[in-house]
Amino acid sequence: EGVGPQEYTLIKLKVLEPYPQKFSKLKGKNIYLVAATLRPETMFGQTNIWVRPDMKYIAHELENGDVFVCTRRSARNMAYQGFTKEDGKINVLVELVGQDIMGVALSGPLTSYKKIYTLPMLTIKEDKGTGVVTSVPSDAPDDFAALRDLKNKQPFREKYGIKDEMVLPYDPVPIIDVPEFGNLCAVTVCEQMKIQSQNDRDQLQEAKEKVYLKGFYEGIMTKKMVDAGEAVIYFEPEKQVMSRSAD
Ligand code: A2H
Repeated sequence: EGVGPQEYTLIKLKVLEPYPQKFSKLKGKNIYLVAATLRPETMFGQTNIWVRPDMKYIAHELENGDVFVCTRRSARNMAYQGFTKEDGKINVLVELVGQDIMGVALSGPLTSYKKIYTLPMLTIKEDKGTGVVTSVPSDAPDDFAALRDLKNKQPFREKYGIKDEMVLPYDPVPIIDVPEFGNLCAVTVCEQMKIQSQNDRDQLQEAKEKVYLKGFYEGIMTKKMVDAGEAVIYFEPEKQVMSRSAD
């Protein structure tokens, strides 16, 4: 782990109408789930967005009136990076858990699938990024393993209220060709290593190290999305100071 802040790109996923019940009082506002990624150049390959069913999220208002859905922790960081009306303050509009927004339809920048859905991932960490994770199963082993779990296990879909059409039509999209692994890196490595599910944590860590190509023409893609208003840059401090009590 390095010192100093980690830079992520926050991908803005627009919530499509009709809004879920939790967002009924946000009618007329632009609502975005925001996903922190290190690989913005892979967004063409998004097949879904991950949220953790039992984790707490908030919908908070930005300076321009738009609404971001993310963890309270990341919203506080945003408030110190000029995202909100008043520096250091967040305006919480709705409090929710991941299950409240499960199966919600979204549209994302550069995504080949015009409509994608929020699906459950049980391994999302509370202390990293925004708690919302974009899923690129072609290039991220975690995403491939979790999507395959949902595709293969009907009871798992049912448990979280996920309909077949939110999962079954969505296959990994070839985007980046890596000589050793072909154009579906994560799929190749998960199959070679015989990874069974998203719970094979040690093997998935090893798989990630094998396919992870940090900084791959990410600069150009990031700039394009930021210029188009489809993504924003967000920094996460190395150590969180959690002593602040007021929002
Ligand atoms: B990456 P680092 Cl294609 N919990 O985005 C678990 N994982 C999280 C998270 C959270 N709260 N927040 C972000 N992430 C994931 C794309 C991607 C990512 C690809 C390949 C590798 C990769 C699509 N998923 O990450 O600890 C996000 O997944 C490899 C590590 O800061 C984010 O980038 O290094 C990455 O982990 C950030 O992890």
